[in-house]
Amino acid sequence: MPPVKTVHTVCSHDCPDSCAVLVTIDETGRATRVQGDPSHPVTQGFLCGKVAKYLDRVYSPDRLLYPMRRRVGVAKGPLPQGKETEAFERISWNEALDTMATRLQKISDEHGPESILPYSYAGTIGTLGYGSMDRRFFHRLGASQLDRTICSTAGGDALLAVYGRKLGTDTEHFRHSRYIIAWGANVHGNNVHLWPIIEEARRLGAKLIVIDPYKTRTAKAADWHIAINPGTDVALALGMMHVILRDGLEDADYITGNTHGFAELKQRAAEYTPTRVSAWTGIPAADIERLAREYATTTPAVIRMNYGIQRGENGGTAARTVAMLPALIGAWKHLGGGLQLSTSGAFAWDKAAIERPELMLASPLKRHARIVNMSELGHALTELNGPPVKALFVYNSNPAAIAPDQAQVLRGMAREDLFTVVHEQFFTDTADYADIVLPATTFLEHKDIQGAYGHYYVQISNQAIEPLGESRSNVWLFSQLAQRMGFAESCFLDTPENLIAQALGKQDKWMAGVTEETLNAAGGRQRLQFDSEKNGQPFLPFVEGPFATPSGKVEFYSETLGAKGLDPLPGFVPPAESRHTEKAKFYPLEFLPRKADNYMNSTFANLPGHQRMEAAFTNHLEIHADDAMARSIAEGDTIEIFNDRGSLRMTAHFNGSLPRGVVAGRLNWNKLSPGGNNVNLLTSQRLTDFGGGPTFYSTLVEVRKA
Ligand SMILES: Nc1nc2c(c(=O)[nH]1)N[C@H]1C(S)=C(S)[C@@H](COP(=O)(O)OP(=O)(O)OC[C@H]3O[C@@H](n4cnc5c(=O)[nH]c(N)nc54)[C@H](O)[C@@H]3O)O[C@H]1N2
Ligand SMILES: Nc1nc2c(c(=O)[nH]1)N[C@H]1C(S)=C(S)[C@@H](COP(=O)(O)OP(=O)(O)OC[C@H]3O[C@@H](n4cnc5c(=O)[nH]c(N)nc54)[C@H](O)[C@@H]3O)O[C@H]1N2
Ligand code: SF4
Ligand SMILES: [Mo]
Repeated sequence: MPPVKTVHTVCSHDCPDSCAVLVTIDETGRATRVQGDPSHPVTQGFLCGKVAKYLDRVYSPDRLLYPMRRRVGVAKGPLPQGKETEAFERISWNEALDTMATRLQKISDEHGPESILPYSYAGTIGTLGYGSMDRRFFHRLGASQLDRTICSTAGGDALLAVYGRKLGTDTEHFRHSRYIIAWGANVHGNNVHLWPIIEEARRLGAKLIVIDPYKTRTAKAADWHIAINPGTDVALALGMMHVILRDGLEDADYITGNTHGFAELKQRAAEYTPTRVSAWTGIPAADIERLAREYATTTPAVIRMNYGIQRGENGGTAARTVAMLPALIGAWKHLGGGLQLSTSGAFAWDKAAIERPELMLASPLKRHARIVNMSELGHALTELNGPPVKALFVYNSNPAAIAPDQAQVLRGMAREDLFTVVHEQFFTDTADYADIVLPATTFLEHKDIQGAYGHYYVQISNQAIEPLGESRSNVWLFSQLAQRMGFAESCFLDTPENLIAQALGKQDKWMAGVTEETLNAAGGRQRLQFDSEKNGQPFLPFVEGPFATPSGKVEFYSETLGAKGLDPLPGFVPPAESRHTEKAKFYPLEFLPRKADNYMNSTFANLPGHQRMEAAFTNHLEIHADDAMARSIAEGDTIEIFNDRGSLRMTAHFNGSLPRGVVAGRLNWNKLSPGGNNVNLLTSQRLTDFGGGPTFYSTLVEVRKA
C-alpha cells in the first residue's frame, strides 16, 4: 500500500542524540517505516541499530495493551517471560482509575500523603512525558518528591559548580577539532551521531584519544586508548594540570580574565606529579606527560566527557576536575575547542508552569513534601520512616532492574503491604511486582516536544499512529487520575497542546518565538537562536564571562562547595570500593556493570532482534586472561561473581577488553538472567561525593569457578 503520510517524531529514549525520526503511515493508519530525518544537521538521517528496528517494539506481540490487576492470592515477584499475564486479570481503565484513586486516598488518609512515592526517570525524555502532568498530580496529592539522581546529577552539579550552566561545545563544532578526548564516553555505543562528526575531523588530521578502563568500540577505533583504572580520573586530570602548569602551557589571558582560584589550583596541582598519578591511574608517567602536552598544545582541543566518569564514588569531583581543563588552556576560545558533557541547560523550558510545585501547598500537607533520593530506593522501601512508603507509583522506569543494591530493592517491592502501580509498555521486572499495571504509549503514539542533551535543536514529536490497544500517555493518565481524585484545579484538564504552549511560555531569548506551529512549519525542528550566530559568529558557550557562578567566573576554587564541608579545590580521594583500599583484600576485582550497546539501559532487552545483536555479551563476564588463570577459570566457564551484596552466575570471556584487575558485565532484565538477578545485585547504594548520584562503577567483587 502506498504511504499516505510521513510524520515528524523524535526518538524519546534517554540518549544525547534526540534523533529526528520520520514515520511512514499507510492507509490503514499503521506505521510501516521509521527512518532518520536526513535534514537534521546532527542526526543526519540515520538511526542507531536499536531504533532502526523500532516497529518491532511498537508492534511487539508482548506489548502491554490493557490495564490489569494482580489476581487474588498471587504473590509479588518474578514471573517467567511470556507468562506474566497469567498472574493478572484484565480490567477496564475505569476500574483501574477508581481502584487507584480509592487506594491512594486511603493510604494518604491513614499514613499521610508522603507515604506515596512516585518513581520515574527517563523512559521518555519528551518534555511532557518526562515531567509535567505527573508532577502536578503528585504535588497536589502531597506525595514524597523524588530526587531524580540515577543518571547525571553528580556530573551536572559539577558543571554547575565550575561554569554555572549546563552548556557545552556544539556537537557540530567537533568537526573543527584537532584533538578530541572521549573521556568516560562510549561514543560509538551511546552517542553514535557524534561519531561521523569525529570521523570528519580525523580525516582532516584530528587525533582521537579515549580514556576508559574498557576497550569500547570507540576505544578500538581511536588513535590512542588510555585504559585508566576506574575511579582515578581526578588524579589524571590533576596530573595533566601539573604538567601544563609546570611547563607554562596554560592560557594566562583566559585564566586572568575569566577564572577564580587559579593560584590555589596551581598549588594543589603541584602535588600531583606524574609519578604519583601513575601509581593511582595505572597510566605510565610518560603517557601522562604526553597527554598533557599534546592536549595543551594542539588547537583546537575538545573533550567529550560523558556520564561514565561520574558513576563512581568521587564522580562529582571527577567531572568537576576534568571540566576545568579547557579553562586552563583557554580551549573555549576556539571553534572546535572546549568540552561537552550536556547541552540540556540551553533549553529554558518553563518547568514551574508545567510542573506546578505550588500545588503542594494545596495538598493535605500544606507544605513542600519530603525528598527521597531515587538512587536509594532499596532503603526507601525497607527502612524509611516518618512515614514509611506505602504506595509506589512507577512510570518511565524499571527500578527492579536499574536501581543499585537490587536485593534490597526487590525485598521492598515484594512487600505485600505496599500498593504498587506500574505504567509500562512491557511486562518488565518491575511490573512483576505490581498490584496494577497500566499500558503506556510509545513515542509514535503521543505528542511531545523535546530538547536534547547532545545538540542544540528543539523538536516537535507529533503523534504518528493511534495508541495501540488501550495504551495511554503519561499526560493522559495523570490528568484522568487527578480528576478521579477530585482535584478541581483547571490545570489538570490541560491538553498536550496546552502543555507545550506552557513549556515554551517563558520565552528565554534562545527559544523566543518557538511554538508548536513554528516548529511544524520548519519541518519539526528549530535551532536555538544564539546571539552570536545572528551576527554570523559561531556559538562558543564559555568564551567569556560573566558566568552564572557565585563569583561570575569559571570556578577552580568553589566557596559554595567549601561551605557544604567539601573540598573547595579538586583533590583525589580513592573510592572506598577500589583497589586502593582495605576492602580489596576480600574483593580484589573492580567491576564495571555496564550499559549494553544494543539496549537502552534495560529497555529493548526483551526483544528478540535486539537480543541477537547483543548476544555476544549477554550474561557474560569479561575478564583479563591473567585474572581468570589465577582463579583456574577457562574461557567459557560458568563463574560466580560475588560480594557482600550478592552472587551471580555468568560465563567468563577473555576478549582483551579489560586490563588486569577490572571485570565487566552488562545490564539485562533480571528475568532473562540466570538466577533471576542482573548486575545491579552487586552494586551499592553509596552515593557520589556530591550530587547524590549512584556509584555503579565503584563496585568490588571476587570471581570463582562455579
Ligand atoms: N546503546 C546505548 N546507548 C545509551 C544507553 C544505553 O544503555 N545503551 N544509555 C543512555 C544513557 S541513560 C546515558 S546516561 C548515556 C551515557 O553514556 P556514557 O556516559 O557514555 O555512559 P557509560 O556507558 O555509563 O560510560 C561511558 C564509559 O565510561 C567508562 N567508565 C567507567 N568507569 C570509568 C572511570 O572511572 N573512568 C573513566 N574514564 N571511564 C569510566 C565505561 O567503561 C564506559 O565505556 O548513554 C545513553 N545511550
Ligand atoms: N548497573 C547499571 N545500572 C544502571 C546504569 C548502568 O550503566 N549500569 N545506568 C543508569 C542510568 S544512566 C540510567 S539513566 C538509569 C535508567 O533507568 P530507567 O530510566 O529505569 O531506564 P530503562 O531501563 O530504559 O527503563 C525505562 C522504562 O520506561 C518505559 N517507558 C518508555 N517510555 C514510556 C512512557 O512514555 N511512559 C511510561 N509510563 N513508560 C515508558 C520503558 O518501557 C522502560 O521499561 O539506569 C541506571 N542504572
Ligand atoms: S536511541 Fe539515540 S541514537 Fe538511537 S535513535 Fe534514539 S536518539 Fe537516535
Ligand atoms: Mo542515564
